[in-house]
Amino acid sequence: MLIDIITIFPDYFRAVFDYGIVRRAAAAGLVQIEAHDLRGWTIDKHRMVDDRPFGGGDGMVLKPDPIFAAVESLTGARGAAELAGTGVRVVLLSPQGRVFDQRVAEELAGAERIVFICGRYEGVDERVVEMLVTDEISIGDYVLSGGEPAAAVVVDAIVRLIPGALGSETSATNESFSEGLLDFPHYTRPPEFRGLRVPEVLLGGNHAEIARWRRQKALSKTRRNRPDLLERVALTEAERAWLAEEEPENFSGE
Ligand code: 9D3
Repeated sequence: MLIDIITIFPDYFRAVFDYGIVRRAAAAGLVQIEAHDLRGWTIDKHRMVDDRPFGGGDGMVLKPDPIFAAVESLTGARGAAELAGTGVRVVLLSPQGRVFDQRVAEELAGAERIVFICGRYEGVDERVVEMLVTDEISIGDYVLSGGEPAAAVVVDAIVRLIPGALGSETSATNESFSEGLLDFPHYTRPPEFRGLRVPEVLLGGNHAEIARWRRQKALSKTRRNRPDLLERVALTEAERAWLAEEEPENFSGE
């Protein structure tokens, strides 16, 4: 997979992708990530990437011409029509996008090539959205100062889904959000830390009992922190009964 990032802060990404799974995937040749300075595609002597909004208002807007030049020179395609045939995804990070989640990550992970455009200032000229962008994505309902941290999040989530990126010991499909529930609590040594005991069930070897305990903890944590997820998950009759019985006041950590 080839990932290009168009940004006015290319250095932001140097450190971000230099760690962990993303670094390993790049070293293994599974992905190549290139951050490009949008100013490199300006042609005026002040290298202007932004301008004042037509119709008035606060803030500046990213100009269309350097962004079109960047995407077209990186992909070799001219405009949306030509781009459409190539299978290249052009992703704009913007507060107006559809909200990113694991399903969107899985969809994008299937692409051979993705170009990310990081929004800045008040926004990006809408002709970019209409004629160049295949996916407008937000990472959630909070205000960032630009698309760069959002691009870092989206790239991280995608790269770990590339076959081979996680190594042989772990599978990306066996993870928290794919199950529809939050993860169960984890403990490691020592069995007692500052008087706090690891739950007894985990110290014994009863694997059926451990599996049941973990499922119940996942259910109660999901109900407490993400009730929206619980509505969409298929529960057994026994799980329903157990949840109905459990008193919210008895949640650990309450
Ligand atoms: C919708 C907010 N805008 C009107 C008041 C102002 C504005 C806020 C933040 C305009 C641009 C930005 C910069 N944010 C992003 O570029 C961005 C973002 C975000 O702020 N939150 C979640 N996901 C994303 S992806 C890109």
